[in-house]
Amino acid sequence: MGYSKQDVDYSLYLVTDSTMLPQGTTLYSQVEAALRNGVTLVQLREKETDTKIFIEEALEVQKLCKQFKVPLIINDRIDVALAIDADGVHVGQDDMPIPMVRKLVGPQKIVGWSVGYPHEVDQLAKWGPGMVDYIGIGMVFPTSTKKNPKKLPMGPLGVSRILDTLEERDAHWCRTVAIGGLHPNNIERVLYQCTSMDGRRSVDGISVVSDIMAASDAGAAAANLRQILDKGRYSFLDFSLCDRSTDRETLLNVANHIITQVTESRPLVHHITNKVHQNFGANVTLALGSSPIMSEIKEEASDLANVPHAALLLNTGSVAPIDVLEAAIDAYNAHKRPIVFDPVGYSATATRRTLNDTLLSCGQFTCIKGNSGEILSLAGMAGKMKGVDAHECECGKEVLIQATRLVAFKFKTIAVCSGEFDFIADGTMKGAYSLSVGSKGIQAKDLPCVIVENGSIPIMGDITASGCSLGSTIACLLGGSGEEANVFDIVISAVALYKVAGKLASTRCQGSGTFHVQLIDALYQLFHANNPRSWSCNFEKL
Ligand code: TPS
Repeated sequence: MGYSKQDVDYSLYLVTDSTMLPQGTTLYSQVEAALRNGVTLVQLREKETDTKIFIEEALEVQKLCKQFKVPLIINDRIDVALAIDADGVHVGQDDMPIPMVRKLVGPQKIVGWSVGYPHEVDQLAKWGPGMVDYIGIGMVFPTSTKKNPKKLPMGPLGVSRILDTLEERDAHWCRTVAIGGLHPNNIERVLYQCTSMDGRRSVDGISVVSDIMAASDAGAAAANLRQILDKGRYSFLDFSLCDRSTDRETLLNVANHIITQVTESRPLVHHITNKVHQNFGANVTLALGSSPIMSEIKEEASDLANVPHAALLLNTGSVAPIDVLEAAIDAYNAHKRPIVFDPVGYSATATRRTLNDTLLSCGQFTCIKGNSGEILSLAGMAGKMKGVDAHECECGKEVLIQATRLVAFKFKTIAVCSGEFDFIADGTMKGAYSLSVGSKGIQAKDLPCVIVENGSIPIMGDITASGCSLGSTIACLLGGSGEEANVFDIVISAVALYKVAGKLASTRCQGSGTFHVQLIDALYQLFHANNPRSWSCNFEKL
């Protein structure tokens, strides 16, 4: 073989399919172009080719791979792999059982397995080392390459779950690649979001079929993927993330600076939100020197995201069609503009949960904001919620801090859990990602977390959409920020501003009706006075 199994580089794994070759290209020419541009592993997967031709092609591709010192894996056809003495085989769950495969190919060959569920990892862990060398985790996203797929796309969270299981089962020998619907527009996000909870593991590589095989310039396609893999930082915002502030004094100075920037830039805050919140959210946005637009027109999402200082608030309280929501997420991610996600009543019903999970799997959110019930369920720490309103949780602060950090870690976002105390955790890791080593040991419990407190404001719960408008406030401040900003500081500033306004309004109002009006007045006054040093709230840093 000329190399040791341990040294195999899984980073960019090409799986072939001759049925999608563009005119003027051949299987050989596409593989060659890909190998010249950074592919590190090749799998021949020719479902519709007769055995004789398959063997001829395999021998040709094998010569090519040897020239580039890249191992060649054969899909499914153990007989072909043995006949040409390939470097390994890849089988799916419905193909020949792994112990038989291993018995046939012997201990030296690479054996790969397609895996979609944690129980399959349990199985490979039971077999122990020497059976499965690597797994293809998928499908991550929908793909038309695999005909009649038996599994649903698992999203980045599903990949992380598989990585978790490998760690829990101590299957350290088993390497991993993610596969299914991977393209340059989503690979950075997959590499960034998919890590095990113990911070020790991320995928060892990515595997693609159509992105290279169906490309008119396979070399350019491979080079582009290679560049993403080597980049190591997912810049999902068009402003750079500077270091975070450390003390109250600096934080309030930062808040002052952010409000000045919002005043100057007058951000466009695109709301896709529930009907109850629309009017109030628009008024809160205007009070904060920003322009609201309540658009659910799919076709204009990209134009809106392209407006300087645009930000998106996505609130799933009453829901726009899924294609509208997905188009908006795509557009704001593509233009590197912030998205605040408010998964209202996240797990109140199975339908809501599925919808929110679908949205969570299709984008990178700058901030995820929820009440205690929503954050607990997103963290996987709560049973069914009773309704969509914030209900005071029986659990203590420690549990909510843990849940907020878990959400921040899982989605690599700024997580906000609002309530009497607001908890804000930063899981962004400044966009850093790397193959294999996860978050380099950083776990949810290590994430920076701040508690903002200003005494209880019970009347907040007596008006509609008060929680949703915290989302509007965060979106205004994120949208308005300039060249250099720290998203954690921006979100803390927004939460503090909203809390101080709530307290002020509660002392001025006569009941819930006037509280509504007073809250908008208080936001307007605090914003225009721009004197955060006078804000009464406390910050506790953990
Ligand atoms: C390493 N598989 C899962 S999704 C998919 C395939 C072929 C299609 C992806 O196409 N893992 C490895 N090899 C395999 N053959 C599989 C899994 C099975 P596209 O990239 O065009 O979306």
